[in-house]
Order: sequence, then C-alpha cells, then structure tokens
Amino acid sequence: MNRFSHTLLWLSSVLLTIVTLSCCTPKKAAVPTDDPVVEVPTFNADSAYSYVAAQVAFGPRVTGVEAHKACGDWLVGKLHELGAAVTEQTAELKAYNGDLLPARNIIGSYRPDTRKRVILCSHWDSRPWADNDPDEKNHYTAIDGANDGASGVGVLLEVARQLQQKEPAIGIDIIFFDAEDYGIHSHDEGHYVEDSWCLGSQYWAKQAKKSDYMARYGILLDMVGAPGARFCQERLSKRYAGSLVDKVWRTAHAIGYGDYFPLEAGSYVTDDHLPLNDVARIPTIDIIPYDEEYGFGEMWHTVKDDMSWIDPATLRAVGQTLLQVIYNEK
Ligand code: AHN
Ligand code: ZN
Repeated sequence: MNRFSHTLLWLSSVLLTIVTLSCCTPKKAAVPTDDPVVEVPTFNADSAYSYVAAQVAFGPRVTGVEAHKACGDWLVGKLHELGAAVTEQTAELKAYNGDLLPARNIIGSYRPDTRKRVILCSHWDSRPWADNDPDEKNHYTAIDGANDGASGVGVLLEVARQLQQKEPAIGIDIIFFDAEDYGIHSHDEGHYVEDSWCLGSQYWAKQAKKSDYMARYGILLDMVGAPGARFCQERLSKRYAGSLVDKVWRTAHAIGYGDYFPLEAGSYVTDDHLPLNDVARIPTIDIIPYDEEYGFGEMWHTVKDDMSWIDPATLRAVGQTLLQVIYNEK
C-alpha cells in the first residue's frame, strides 16, 4: 500500500464514522418529553342540561325571593355532594334602587390545600325584570334566566362532577356570584347609579383583595347555552388576560369547537370579570356571546329566556374546552 491509498483508506473510514454517527443520533424531535399526555375527561352535556333545568324549575332566582333562597340551598347541597369544600359569603348589598339584597356568593373548592389555583365562575341569580322584552307589559316581570344565569352554573356543576371523579393537578375554585343581574332597569334611567351590576362579584373581589387569596387566573361563563352561540373575544378579557384568551380559544379550535369560538374581537362587556381583574387583580376572561349585530341574542332580558333556548351542544363546546384547559394545568 502506498502513501496515497493509505490516506484514502483513512479518509473513507472517518467519513463512514461520521455518516454512521449522524444517522444514528436521535433527532431532537424524537427525544421523548417527560410530560405524559393527560387524559381529559369527557364532559357530559346531558348532565349539564339537567343542572340548568333543575335551577330553572325553582322559578326566577331573583336575589331575595323564596325561589332564590331555595335554589341557593340546592347549589350548596349539590357542590357538597360533588365533593367540593363549600363556603358561602353572605352580605346585605344595596341595589341601585335602594333595595337591600341578601346576597350569597357560593364557592366550591377542590384541593383547597394547594396555592396553585384557578377560578371558574358564573352568576347564579336571575334578572328581576324583562326590561328588554318587546312587549312592554313584561318590563317588570322576572325572567327564568335559563341562558342568563343557569347555563354557566349548569356547565360548572358538570365540571365539578368531573373534578370529583378525577383530581386535577391544581386547585379549582368554582364561584357562583349573586346579584349580578340587579343592574339598573333600562326604563328607570332617572335612578342612574354607577356600578349597579355585578354586586356579588364586586363584594367578593374587595374581600379577596383584603385577604391573601390568589389565583393564577379566572374564567367567567355568561350565557353559554344558546344554540349556535358565537363567543367572540370579549375586549376587556383581551386587555387584562390576553394570553389566557389565546390559550382558551386555541384549545377550543384544537378539539373541534372553533365555530363557537371565532378568533374575532367582540365588544367591551361590563361583567363579573371586571372586579376580579380590576380589584382582586386576578387575570380573568369572560366567555360571553356578544355579537355586533344581535347583541346578547333576542332572548336577552326578555321572558323568552327559558329552557327552550338551551342547547346541550353549546354547553358541551364550553364545558369540554374548560376541562381541556384545566386538566392540562400543572
Ligand atoms: C350590561 O348589560 C351592563 N352588562 C351585561 C352583563 C350581563 C347582564 N350579563 C348578564 N346579564
Ligand atoms: Zn342579565
């Protein structure tokens, strides 16, 4: 062997080694991650629907009336039965018209021991007046609030039932706010008072601010039951908790509910998420179907807001998205 062929042999063996090494080195993408894929439970829309119906069956849950008291007791009992640690916050809150309201915020906590917490919330009271009804003789009639009130609570009770069956990696506080819908009657403008809506959540947020309570974020559900609902991205949610809006909408699209969650900005809505963001400083979003053309829908604050407006498919789109989000938290 001469010197030249010696070098050639050496070179080819080096090359072979490089080729062999490079083809056998695992690619980065193939490295297994140490995060196991989480099994997310399946939301039962019929169960959620039955929880909505059970609330509506009490009659209008106007803060202070008998049906409100009875439904509040039922909610406390239900959360307890579903394995939550239940606490109640009661306060006498003054409505814009001077009515003194015996308000109850009802809270069901899962894993109350951990500091890693997420809030899921909805209001449970129903509006005392159908002031948006096309028929003016209904303007002082209380509404069923099947969509406006009971739908969000129904979805959250089904989430609670799932939490009882499978413990999440984080703590969850389910909060049912009272006296959201006692806001100024639209034919009573002479009585204008600021912040007449969301009295229960305003109270809750003030107490939370005084305590050492904290949560990573909150998700508010409002009117999540109507057929074909479109939850555009409410603007205060985007402003206060933009990355959470992205996460929730991305999740809805990933599991096939993109039609319910268009990637479009909605309007600014004064709702229970405002005091949570502004006073308690917990980044909170509102899943609410505001539409530029139809507003909150033709049944909004009318006597038509009854069970005929509740579609289990919409409850499922919202509930399954919530489960997907919370079971993926660490
Ligand atoms: C106002 O109409 C000011 N806010 C809408 C919040 C709401 C009322 N949600 C349900 N009913
Ligand atoms: Zn309302």
